Amino acid sequence: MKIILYQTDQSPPARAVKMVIYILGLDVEQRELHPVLREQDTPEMKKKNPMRTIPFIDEGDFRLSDSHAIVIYLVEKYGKNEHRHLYPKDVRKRANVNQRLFLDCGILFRQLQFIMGPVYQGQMSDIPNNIIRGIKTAYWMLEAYLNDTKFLADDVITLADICAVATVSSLDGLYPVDGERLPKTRRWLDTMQAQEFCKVKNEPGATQHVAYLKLCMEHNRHTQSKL
Ligand SMILES: N[C@@H](CCC(=O)N[C@@H](CS)C(=O)NCC(=O)O)C(=O)O
Repeated sequence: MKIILYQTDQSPPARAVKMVIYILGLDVEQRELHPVLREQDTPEMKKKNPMRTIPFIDEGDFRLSDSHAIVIYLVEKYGKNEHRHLYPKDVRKRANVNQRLFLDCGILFRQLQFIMGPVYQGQMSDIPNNIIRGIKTAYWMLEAYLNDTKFLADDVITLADICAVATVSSLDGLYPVDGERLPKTRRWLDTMQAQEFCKVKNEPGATQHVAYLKLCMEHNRHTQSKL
């Protein structure tokens, strides 16, 4: 069965999967699903995808959620030799890629989650200082890793860069990566955003995501000032 990807363009983890699908040249059916409208909570979807998040892939006899697990699976199953650098076989290199993927999942994307939930629920009109501190700390981690390698886990682009750029391009629109203080991270982000797969599959969704979050914050500001 053809792979079905449940996604929406604004979602950073969905964009990561879309970039990998583009790089691998896979023929995938894409179905739009809006988590803000809780479209993942129908009985049929809950049964298929207990994690109830997007991205989610369905191949009929095989289903998978979590962008990090999905991109690893797609490269392992469908990648050709020319894609092996995305998820290297060398055990230590692979361990570094895995660790940066967990960092994206557990630290980078977490900062966005601290913003998205309250903003969409009408409870946040400005990003509070404690969240700014968390974003700065996460950016410093990237800067430190980029001391050792040109990209986040290796001297070539890996899955870690693809997942992280999807998250950081949204964060950067809300709290920009300062090129004076974080020159390596700024250079990494600009280099990643100049890649064709990023221009085509990440940039439009990231721009929409940031614009929508800012619009919601503006709306929340007006609503709160009337209370
Ligand atoms: N670790 C997951 C995070 C996925 C995630 O939280 N996606 C959001 C959209 S950006 C979502 O589906 N949220 C709905 C929910 O948490 O209920 C991944 O990498 O796929």
